[in-house]
Amino acid sequence: MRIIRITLLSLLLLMIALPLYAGGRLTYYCSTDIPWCELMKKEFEKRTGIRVSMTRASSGETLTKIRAEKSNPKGDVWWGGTGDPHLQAAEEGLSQAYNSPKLSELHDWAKTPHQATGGKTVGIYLGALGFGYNRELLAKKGLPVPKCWNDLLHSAYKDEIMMAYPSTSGTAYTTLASMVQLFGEEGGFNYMKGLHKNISQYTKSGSAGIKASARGEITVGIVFVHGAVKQAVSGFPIEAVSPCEGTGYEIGSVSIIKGARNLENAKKFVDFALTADVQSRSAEVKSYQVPSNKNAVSAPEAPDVSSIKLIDYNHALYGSKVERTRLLKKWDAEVKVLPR
Ligand code: S7P
Repeated sequence: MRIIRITLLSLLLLMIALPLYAGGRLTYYCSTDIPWCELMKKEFEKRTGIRVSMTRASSGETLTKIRAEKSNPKGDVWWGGTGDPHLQAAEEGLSQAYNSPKLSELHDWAKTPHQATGGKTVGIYLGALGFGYNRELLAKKGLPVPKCWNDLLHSAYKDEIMMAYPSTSGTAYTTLASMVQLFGEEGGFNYMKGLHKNISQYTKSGSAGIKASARGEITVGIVFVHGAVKQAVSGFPIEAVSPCEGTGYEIGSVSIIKGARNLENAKKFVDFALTADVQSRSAEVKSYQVPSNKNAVSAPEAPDVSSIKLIDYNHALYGSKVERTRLLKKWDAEVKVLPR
């Protein structure tokens, strides 16, 4: 009797679950904030009936994972994270081309990575790099208000700044590449060495610094400006800064992984991710990047990127395998090893 009851119950559960996941599966690697990663997972499952399994990791980490899995790919699609590692993945043959019918709805800046890689990656959002600080801690410690990148080199900020490792974090690599573009190779590395003296801790993930600052554990976090705005909107005493010298920016991207086991579902995910109403929902999780679909709506709290002095960031060069690898090695050899 008990066995019959268990069997009937299992059958019932199966009948409920089957229509829910009738669309098959998708393995999704996500490199943006967890709440947005999860919102995308849930909404995609709801709209398509495809069962999604998700792994969240930073941009550089995800590139390393996809490379390690090259001979036996486990992921289908990589969504979010800075565009440079997506460009490198394309160059290394780790991603595959797809021309979404949504391409015509995108801003030109989002189509540039698609054109540059023969369709292997495409922009989903844009974000300007900057930093944020905890105004209560700053006042309590009597520190000067930082407005520029160079302000962060002041000895008053010793142990007051957090950033991530450029090799694991897309945010931190964008910082390194931006300093080289702003101040030249020698000037950029001198800047990173000066900054190193004031870093209290390097983290794995780019947003960890500003989260720690929001909690009052550190004064300054180097982060995308929208990441600092997110903490301010969440009620923390954080001020977002767009540095006076100008700054670099990311084109957050999506790529289909070469050898994807669920290729058709990966294509559906890309179409979904490029859809205006899906991109507009980022505000629900306080993710304030500029959406790539021209018809998507930006939240009023989002930083006005047109008022930020953006450099002409060379994504083709700084997202290339040779240059990215060279800069990361050089940072490890010349900056990371220095005493603090
Ligand atoms: O979601 C915010 C955001 O700043 O995070 C991404 C970032 O690359 C992921 O973190 P890592 O720095 O740890 O790689 C950005 O693409 C995105 O705008």
